[in-house]
Amino acid sequence: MNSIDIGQTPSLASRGRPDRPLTDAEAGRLRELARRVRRHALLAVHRAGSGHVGGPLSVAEILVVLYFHELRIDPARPGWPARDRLVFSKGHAATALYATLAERGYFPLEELATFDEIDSRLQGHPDMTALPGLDMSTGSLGQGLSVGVGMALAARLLEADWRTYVVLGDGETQEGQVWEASFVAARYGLDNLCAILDWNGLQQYGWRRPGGAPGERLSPIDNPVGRWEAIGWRAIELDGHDPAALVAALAEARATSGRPTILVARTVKGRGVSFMEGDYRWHAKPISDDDLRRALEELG
Ligand SMILES: Cc1ncc(C[n+]2csc(CCOP(=O)(O)OP(=O)(O)O)c2C)c(N)n1
Repeated sequence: MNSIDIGQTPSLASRGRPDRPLTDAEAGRLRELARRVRRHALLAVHRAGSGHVGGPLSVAEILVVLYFHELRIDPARPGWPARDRLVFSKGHAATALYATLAERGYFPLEELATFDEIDSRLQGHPDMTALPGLDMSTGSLGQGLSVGVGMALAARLLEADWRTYVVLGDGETQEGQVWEASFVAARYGLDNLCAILDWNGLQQYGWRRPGGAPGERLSPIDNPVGRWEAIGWRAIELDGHDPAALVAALAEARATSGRPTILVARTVKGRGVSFMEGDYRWHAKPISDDDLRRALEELG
């Protein structure tokens, strides 16, 4: 028996969704949500006159699949103790997280227009003390996996069945703390922990690719699958913009016992807007009226 009542509700305690491939209609709905998230993110940065651009666009499907398909959550009860935990470790991509939370019903969509205002709950980086629905304040890169390991260990100690998910940037994994946490997770065989690497191949600046285009840079990390497997994780490489592939890999992660899983999700930084795609210079910068108009036209 748990010594602490974590308030599991029988009807919600099991995920209750069949582990089957997504139907075309379900996949289409998730794609549409990702499109909306991208639009919200760009509008927020345009309005605020600052913020990150490429990273929110690359992580849209990952967030939508997590919040609309995978996570056991209840937006009406953000503090529900038995909820799955999500640590959005690449916190600079906050606009995509806020847009997903608003679409999921955590707060009104209109609030997205307050992004980065002085008294807003939606700061440039996510603040769990201000906004319900966040399991961790993030923004200082490299720390999220350590927190996720703690949450996964806590579930084990409490004999609770919540799962913990951590979304990482590939540039972020240049932080040594990520690898310290990965060793601990493997050491304790944390199969209730799942990381998702947004492997978009770019970071803030990076190293020039010899002979490459001006916006091109070398990938922050090579062979992530091999690296994580060598440490003892299960690593699944997939197309991070394909909702069906994400859903299938998350189900595989849930079915894996004895070790943590990482989804190595191949993505495109700036995804969805041709002049932002694959260009590190769109990591973070103000969006002009003209850029916004062209971007929204492309997104539809
Ligand atoms: C510890 C720390 N160092 C530096 C930064 C500044 N910073 C914000 S985003 C970023 C690049 C992150 O790259 P990546 O993780 O690949 O993110 P993505 O490309 O998905 O936006 C940096 C260096 C930070 N937020 N935290």
